[in-house]
Amino acid sequence: MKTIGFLMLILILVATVSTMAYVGQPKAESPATVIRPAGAAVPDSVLAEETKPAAVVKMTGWMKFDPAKVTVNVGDTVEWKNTSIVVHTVTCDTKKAADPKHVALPEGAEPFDSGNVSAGKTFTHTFTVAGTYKYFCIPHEKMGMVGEVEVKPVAVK
Ligand SMILES: [Cu+2]
Repeated sequence: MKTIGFLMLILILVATVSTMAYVGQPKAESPATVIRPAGAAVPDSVLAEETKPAAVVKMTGWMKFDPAKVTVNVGDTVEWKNTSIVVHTVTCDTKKAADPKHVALPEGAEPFDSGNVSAGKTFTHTFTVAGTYKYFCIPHEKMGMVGEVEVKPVAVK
């Protein structure tokens, strides 16, 4: 009887282990399928590389763009991050400026405007035309919240 009991125990153990191994298999696959939806906005590493900002500009509680001037290459993306508790904008459109001197756009470049960027939020813009961009923040233009992006042309190989 003792031997049978022992054999039963072994059988139960084997059954348990094999069940665990079986359950373990789909589990091992699921992290991969979980990772994909999590990175859905950036589906592959190539795109992740492309959308990685070349420069990050903070929009501060001092009503400043920090740094006020960044230099990037054509095709680069700049990210603006609102690190304050107030709403800011990244506006590069002469029509929306109180003082048109606060805006500069190279020839052929389209005006852009982030709209309201609330506290903690970010805005990104990819620069496809080389040149000097001057932009401002709509709520704080008169407080001198202006910034500049210098976009260098990439040498053709
Ligand atoms: Cu602002």
